[in-house]
Amino acid sequence: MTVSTITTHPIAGQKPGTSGLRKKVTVFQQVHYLENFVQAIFDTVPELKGGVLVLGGDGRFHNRVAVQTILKMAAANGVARVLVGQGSFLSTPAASCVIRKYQATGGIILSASHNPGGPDGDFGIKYNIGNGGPAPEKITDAIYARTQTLTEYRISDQADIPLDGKGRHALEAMQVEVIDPVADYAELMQQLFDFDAIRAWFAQGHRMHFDAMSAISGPYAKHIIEGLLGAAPGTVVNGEPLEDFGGHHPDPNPAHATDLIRAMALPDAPELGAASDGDADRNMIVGRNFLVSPSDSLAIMAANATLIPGYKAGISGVARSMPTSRAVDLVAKALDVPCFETPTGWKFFGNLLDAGRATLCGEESYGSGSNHVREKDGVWAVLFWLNLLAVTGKSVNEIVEGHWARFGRHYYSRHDYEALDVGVANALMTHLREQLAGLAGQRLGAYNVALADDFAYDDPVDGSRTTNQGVRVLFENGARVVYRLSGTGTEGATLRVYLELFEADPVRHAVPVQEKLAELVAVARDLAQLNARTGRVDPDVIA
Ligand code: VG1
Ligand code: CO
Repeated sequence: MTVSTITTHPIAGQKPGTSGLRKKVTVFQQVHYLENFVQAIFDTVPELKGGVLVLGGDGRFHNRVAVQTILKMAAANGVARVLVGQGSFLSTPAASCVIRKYQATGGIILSASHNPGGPDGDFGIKYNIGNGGPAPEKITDAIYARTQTLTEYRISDQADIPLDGKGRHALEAMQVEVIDPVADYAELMQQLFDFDAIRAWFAQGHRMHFDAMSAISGPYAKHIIEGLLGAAPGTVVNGEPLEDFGGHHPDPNPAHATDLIRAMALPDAPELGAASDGDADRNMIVGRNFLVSPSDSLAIMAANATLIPGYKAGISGVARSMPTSRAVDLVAKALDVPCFETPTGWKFFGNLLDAGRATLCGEESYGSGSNHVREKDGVWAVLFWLNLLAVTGKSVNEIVEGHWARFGRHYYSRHDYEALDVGVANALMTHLREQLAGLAGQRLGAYNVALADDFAYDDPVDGSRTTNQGVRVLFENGARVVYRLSGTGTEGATLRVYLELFEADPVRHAVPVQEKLAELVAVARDLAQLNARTGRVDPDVIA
């Protein structure tokens, strides 16, 4: 056992963002960097001493090295037992599932999610608590504060643990159990969905196309969709997790899942297309030549939840992040259940799920999930859609268009401006915030401002308040623009502009999204003085 002294604090000024600490691999490779953060976790969560820790990651470059370091530090910090995924693998939702099932004290998940990987790519780490979900801000803030003051860390000097096969090992006094990363998760999915119906649907000759983007959803999708559900071999493509995701962004959106979108536009395209991200918590749902907006997907899940065995008793409520479209709000109203509006990031759903106040949650950023775990869950969402297709006999397009006909359509898009100068991006947000007080009642282009504010959230369960969560401008005709800066990027600043327009009349539901939103986009750019301040006109990513 070694005690190493830290003389500098390499994490200084690098506060973790929306989901943990995400930095370039080269930053994580700095001496003491990972160790500083991990020791801060052990110091902040004393229950880990003598407790059970779940450990794994999305398989990106540096995952294996980091897992060995964390195992040795866990042993030196008195953790009793660690459950680690074979090959160091655990998708984010599977880690959440394992924490809950084995009532672990907490978990450490290694991922930078949808960010690119490889030696020049990104890496990340976050701590999840005993409910299986991301630690709430009071814990993440305390961990960060601890990284700035601790002066030493403890680490075992024993040899690496072999992680390529299942089995039990001892490291100092700690027990290390290498588990199948898929089995517990697959079992949970069988409790929620009608596997017989989906199996029958595939057996009738229906097909799907799942692009795992060379990330961690591959082993899960192959085992469940091709294995247990009998989809044809080859249904899952890019199913082998690669350390650099084949050089791509493992980000399921129209900008990065272009292969999937192309495949789904072919004349003989299968009924359902889907993709998931680096750590398998995101999902993209595609019909034949038809993209399903994530906000619509959440609303459709809520409206049809009782068709799914796991939710047949009905849902207690729904929750969405503030920038997510308000499509699900209308469903909640029709079902007479509450709808909660939270800041961006899954950690804000945890309390609502624990308290039984929400059953389904979602974000516009291709994330949806339920009370089955405490993370968003990509493969779960795909199984939800498969189950819907199998029991309704409808196509994706029919389900979505039917939903719009009943509830109206929320036209929605997110425009991202990436790698902006941090000072410029902050000044743009400050300028927006300074205008807020005078905006209500003003006319901007064809739109009258009804309300403008900087979103703050009061957690109805623990009473905590979170401020500065994004500038939102609501218009009288139900349109909305939201501006916020990303908390997950690793290069400069990313400005996200979220645009939403409600159209009740089904006759007008066929207008293409960007065409419908063009005028609102112009208003949003003018209000932010986007071009003058950033020199940009067109966004880098349109989702
Ligand atoms: C983004 C998304 C947010 C999501 C977060 C983590 O955050 O907007 O909705 O929860 O990524 O997703 P930001 O701060 O960059 O906008 V994942 O799949 O990267 O864990
Ligand atoms: Co992710």
